[in-house]
Amino acid sequence: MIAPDRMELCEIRMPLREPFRISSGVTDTRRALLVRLRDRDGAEGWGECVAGERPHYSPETVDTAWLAITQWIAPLVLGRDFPAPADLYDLLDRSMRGHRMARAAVEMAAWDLAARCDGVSLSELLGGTRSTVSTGISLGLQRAPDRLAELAKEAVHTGYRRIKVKIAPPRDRTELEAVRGVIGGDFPLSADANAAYGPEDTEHLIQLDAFGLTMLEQPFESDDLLRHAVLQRRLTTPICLDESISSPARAADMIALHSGRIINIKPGRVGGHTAARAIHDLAAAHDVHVWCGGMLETGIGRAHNVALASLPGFEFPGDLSPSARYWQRDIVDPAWTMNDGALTVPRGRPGIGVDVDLDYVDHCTVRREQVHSTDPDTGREA
Ligand code: OSB
Ligand code: MG
Repeated sequence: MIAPDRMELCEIRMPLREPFRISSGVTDTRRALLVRLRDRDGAEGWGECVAGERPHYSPETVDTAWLAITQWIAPLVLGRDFPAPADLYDLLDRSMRGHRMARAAVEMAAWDLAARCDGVSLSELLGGTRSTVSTGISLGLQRAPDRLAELAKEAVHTGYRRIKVKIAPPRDRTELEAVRGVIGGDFPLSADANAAYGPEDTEHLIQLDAFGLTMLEQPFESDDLLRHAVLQRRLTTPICLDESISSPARAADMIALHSGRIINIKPGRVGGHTAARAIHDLAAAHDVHVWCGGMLETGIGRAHNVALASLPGFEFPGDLSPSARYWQRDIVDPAWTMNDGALTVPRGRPGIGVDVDLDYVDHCTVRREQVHSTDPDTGREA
């Protein structure tokens, strides 16, 4: 049972070591919204919202999530008892539409809280079985194909088990050629378009089959399940959907329509671990592959992704780079490190398995708000 009683929201700013550019925009300083959920006994759980600074990847942003959490989500969940985090997910799902990134930040904090109260690791509570999760790197758009090739080569030497490159027309083929030139024809390589193409690019996309990609991620707009299905019929390369899969229902639609063969699961995008696990189970039942994506998370969001990726269905390496790839200094202790192309799942520690460096979080914080449960009769703090 969990009984969340109050929460603290803080927005931190973390400069990325290198700006990260995708077809829909660039991030140089990550604004991250952290949720610290607490119960009456002082137990706590942490979550991180994956919404971006601007509505490029999805309609949600840090600011819409802040509003959604303080105005609607917190009043719903604080001061109530939940037998399990899935019940908190169900309440939110029944009570509001959209705002899944905002909901996920709170729902995932609830999973951490539940795991800590039970004295088990989040991985165990979720049903994870792996003690390590393999890692792939996601390389942003670069100023020149040579630079991209250089980074790809470096990534192979660092031990990454898969390379994903961001692509956009018109340089996609030159870039993939340059990367294949340095990593060879067999090294696992995928490409992520972040919806940079449209159905009119179909003939062009079919030519990308020549690069032997493990998958082509999100070529079309997120709403375009039907057009993805039409494209998949003509493409040998499996389509992987990311932005399109906003919920278990959209995953079911993708499977029914054959809009792709692989799903990039990000718990922070779909409403949290409950929905992420439902998608994982649904995919397994339909021979669809899944893997765990990333959203340039700090060490807290990464801990959640690592725990989820320890579930048996996560076969492909995840976008789960070590802390040092993104940050000069991460907000968790220990920071995430990569050994032999994998991160270790902290299964011996309760909850997310890393400590939050409160002093450093304070140092990075630009906005903070406390929300308490209120008495439904008086509207006053309970
Ligand atoms: O499409 O997977 C994506 C980062 C921000 C927004 C969208 C995406 C990404 C990544 C980064 O690919 C993956 C990572 O966190 O390393
Ligand atoms: Mg993606």
